[in-house]
Amino acid sequence: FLSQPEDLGVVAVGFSGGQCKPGVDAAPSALIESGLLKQLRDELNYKLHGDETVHAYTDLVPKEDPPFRNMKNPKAVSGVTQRLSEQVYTHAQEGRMVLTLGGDHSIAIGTIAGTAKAVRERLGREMAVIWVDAHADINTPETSDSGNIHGMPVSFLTGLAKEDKSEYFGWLKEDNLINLRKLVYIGLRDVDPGEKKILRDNGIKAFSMFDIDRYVSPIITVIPQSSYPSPVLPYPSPVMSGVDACIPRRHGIGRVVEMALAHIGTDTPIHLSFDVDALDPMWAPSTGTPVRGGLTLREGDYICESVHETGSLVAIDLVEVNPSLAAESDLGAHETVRAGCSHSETPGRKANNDDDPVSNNDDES
Ligand code: HAR
Ligand code: MN
Ligand code: MN
Ligand code: MN
Repeated sequence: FLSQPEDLGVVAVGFSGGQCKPGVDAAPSALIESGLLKQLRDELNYKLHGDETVHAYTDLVPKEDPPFRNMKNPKAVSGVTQRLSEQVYTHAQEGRMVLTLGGDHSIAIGTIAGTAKAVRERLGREMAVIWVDAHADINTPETSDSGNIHGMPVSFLTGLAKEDKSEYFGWLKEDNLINLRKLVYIGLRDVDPGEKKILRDNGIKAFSMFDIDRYVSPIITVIPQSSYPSPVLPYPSPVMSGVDACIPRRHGIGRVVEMALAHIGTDTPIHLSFDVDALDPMWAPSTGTPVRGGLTLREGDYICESVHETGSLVAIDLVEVNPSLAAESDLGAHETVRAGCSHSETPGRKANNDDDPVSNNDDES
């Protein structure tokens, strides 16, 4: 799908208006300072396009922005996501994969609107979306209890929520939207009653943490806290005493990703929207709405790796990292930013660094 698979458009969005906690706007700088773009450039050999300056879009945030249809900061979120959709569209039109660093999850209104349109124009295809999140973010303005737009992006992107006024998302047109049948969730565990009804009524494919569970161990071994390498783990965690001793439960992450991709269908361009709160707070505590019982860091990486490996990935969002919400100490923020930068080599994208001991085993010097 990508004319230049080695080319990556990067958009850094320092925006937090889709929810009420300040700090999520500082995530792009924290991720960049932590070496995310350097890794992409030097280790994974992407050619990066776009600036490393973080966009704050302050010119689009009005002084007066009263709630509209129960939405908080509606003009700011609408204006910022409209501009962002144009930036992302421009990269995607050039055949580049697009990486957007948020910001809260409301920004996906902009990123997905941009890629959906570019994919239609360049390929004449409908794009699929894999939404990795503890939350479904599919409230309409009317079903939302909080009024926070980061809990609503999917409803606007699928046309379940509509608005004519251009300053309140009326700029979203048919070609910016995605098909409900091409949407898949992974990692859900905190879904509002109104959202459950929307998911059920529309037959939307969703894999919750219950589906990802793989083993239940009959023997629980507790490792003493002092033996943990990571100082941020707050409590001793039960670990399995060997796969042989375990009873299979549900599907496991491997099967879930396989089923998600099968639902989308092969040869379909994919936009991966990754909310860091999909990960368990053990790995990513610094986020606005942490929910226990989430993905391990490795399961999160696995999703990204296997989606990339399809060759159909056109864009990724990484959202909801909030470095200022440190649990206990700044170690929590550090861990969360590290999780955002996490990667390992996949068959799809090998580092072609000659000195790399992972990819070059015959260099024994
Ligand atoms: N469902 C709640 C709401 O609509 C909370 C969801 C928002 N939290 C997120 N998004 N981080 O994934 O307000
Ligand atoms: Mn590496
Ligand atoms: Mn989200
Ligand atoms: Mn979430």
